[in-house]
Amino acid sequence: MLDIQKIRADFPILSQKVNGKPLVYFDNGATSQKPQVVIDAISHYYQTINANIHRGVHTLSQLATDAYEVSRGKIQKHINAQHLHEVIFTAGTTHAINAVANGFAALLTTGDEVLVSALEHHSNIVPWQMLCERTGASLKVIPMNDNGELIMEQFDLLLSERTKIVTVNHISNALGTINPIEYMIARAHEMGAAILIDGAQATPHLKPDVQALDCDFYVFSGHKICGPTGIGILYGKEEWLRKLPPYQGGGEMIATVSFEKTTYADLPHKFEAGTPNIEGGIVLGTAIDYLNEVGFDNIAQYEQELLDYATAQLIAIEGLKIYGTAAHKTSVISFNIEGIHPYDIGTIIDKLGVAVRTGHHCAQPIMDFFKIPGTIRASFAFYNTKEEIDIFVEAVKRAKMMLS
Ligand code: 7TS
Repeated sequence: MLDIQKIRADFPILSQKVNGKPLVYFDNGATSQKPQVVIDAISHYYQTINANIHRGVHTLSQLATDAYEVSRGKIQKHINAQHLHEVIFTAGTTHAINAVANGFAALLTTGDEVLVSALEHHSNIVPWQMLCERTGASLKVIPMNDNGELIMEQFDLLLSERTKIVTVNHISNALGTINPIEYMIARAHEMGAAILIDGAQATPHLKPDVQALDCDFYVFSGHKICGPTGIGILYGKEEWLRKLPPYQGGGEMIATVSFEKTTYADLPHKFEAGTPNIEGGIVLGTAIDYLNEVGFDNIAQYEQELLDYATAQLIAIEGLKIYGTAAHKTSVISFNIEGIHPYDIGTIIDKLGVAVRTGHHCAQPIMDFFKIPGTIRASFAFYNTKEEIDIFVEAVKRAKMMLS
């Protein structure tokens, strides 16, 4: 059982008023709020050990390097990667996916296929389209059904020896669907294809075990798991990270440089060109410690309660339709009210202190599937409460009354 009031006290922003009303923050799918330990760790870094890493003989540089590498170790443990050097610091999920897609340009040719799902965020579509344009490979799409679930029979039919990589999110940002990635990983491997899992929306809710999953790549962003922006993780199996060429060239990622030839540094540095987000890397470890203290089992159970509570109240509103009714879903509710534009509802409830996202959620193909311009998306975190859901539901009802 979670002591929600104690948890809420860890997040200074949650006691703020917005537009004169207590803030109800239900835009956790876009980014999470930060606990005081994370905020403190950022200033502690700059107040005590700020220096560039992996290059100085001086004490501060060594302290900063040690803290950065300790954090890499925490992340390795958190996701259960076999090797420390399989954990690459990136700027976020988008950067991580681009690094892998770029690397596959060296491996693909005309006739090869890349399989993406119909449920992807744009950042797990566009880099693969760019890859296909560069290489002559084709992009195939695993379709979904009306509940927002991927159709596994279609996936099986699309998968062939031409498939070189499958890419799918663990959890959909727009609908909350939890995808059957265990099955998809096993099937991809049977066909000799690699598979990337976009864990941007899963890592706030669960602890992935990359060895148990046996995925080739798993990527996520720090800012969605109580960490800072501008930091994220690319996990890759060692054999794949060795096979792929580096994404960016520059300092830190080299072993030797001459004008005739450059040799690359070993993993993980091969994929970490330039001065990284040092503070972000260190503080991501702090954020992960914090979440593990709260406990992912507790988080999952409590968020399910919030989801059930909110769903029951919303479906009682006449004319309200929820998009994304998968049997397995997380604490995201995307919905519309008949005859009203999502943006108008979002604007009115913001005036009442409630923060949600409206629009296509960077997942336009999903909106096209449902033939809608967008939805209102409420996404809950473990620091939200049922009282906040009551305020939100009342706000939605009021907006509906004003607009119809
Ligand atoms: N993949 C998924 C599934 C996401 O939800 C997001 C961000 C990204 C990738 C990109 O992550 P970034 O940290 O590199 O930007 N999703 C959202 C969202 O749902 N609302 O705002 C950002």
